[in-house]
Amino acid sequence: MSELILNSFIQKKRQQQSQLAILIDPDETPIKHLTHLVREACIAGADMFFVGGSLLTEDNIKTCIKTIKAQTDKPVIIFPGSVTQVDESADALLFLSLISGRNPDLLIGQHVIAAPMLKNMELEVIPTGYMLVNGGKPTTASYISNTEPIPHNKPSIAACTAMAGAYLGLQLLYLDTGSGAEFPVSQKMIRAVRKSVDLPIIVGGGIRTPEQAANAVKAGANIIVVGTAFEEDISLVHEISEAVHTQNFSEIE
Ligand code: 1GP
Repeated sequence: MSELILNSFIQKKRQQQSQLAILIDPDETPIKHLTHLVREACIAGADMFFVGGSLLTEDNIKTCIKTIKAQTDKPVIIFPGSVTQVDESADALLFLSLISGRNPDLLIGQHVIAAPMLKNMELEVIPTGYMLVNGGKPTTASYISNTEPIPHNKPSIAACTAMAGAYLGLQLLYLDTGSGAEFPVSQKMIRAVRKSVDLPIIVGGGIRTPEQAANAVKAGANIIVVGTAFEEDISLVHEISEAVHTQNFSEIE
């Protein structure tokens, strides 16, 4: 199985180059708007596209992936809410284990069902520790996953969870307050996770401004994910992309 995309994340982390991922929720982005959104994101220098959602009601993930791929060669990575979102037309899939929760179906259950499908596909499968963090209000992710997010002000819980994920062999960590969260993961929490593991860290949920994106990078995030803010106003992508690509990790708080 290819590890091209994971290796590129590791490489960028080594070079201290942070990246911007655009999250496309196929339910929230009508296909007729998608082409414009993807074009604008590419002009702004976005690095990759995540596709998926905690709950999808329209059966259009394949069309969505194909529409993105018709516009760009940047990686399209499935960020699946369930096994029904596995699709071979993408480049990679985040094989998410919801390690912040205690729901066995999302720790290993869905994975067993997906494994034989993935075995027959070309898709790069990236073992990812997914950590939901309280972002001020319940989100679709917290409700549908039937798990309790890590309290916002408990960085040490996040750090210990991240360490456990690394010892289990996970290759990537995703800290997320969920789509449309009131506020993003705190710098304190990102720093605590950064200090405890040497894996690439993805941070998303509730990021709406260049300052919030830059703060996450400064604290140690390697990939910043933005969805809702761009669904509402794609012109924001230019300044957020600039913030992500010009800010550096800083050891000093
Ligand atoms: C959600 O991390 C993503 O899983 C992005 O969140 O939609 O709030 O940007 P937003």
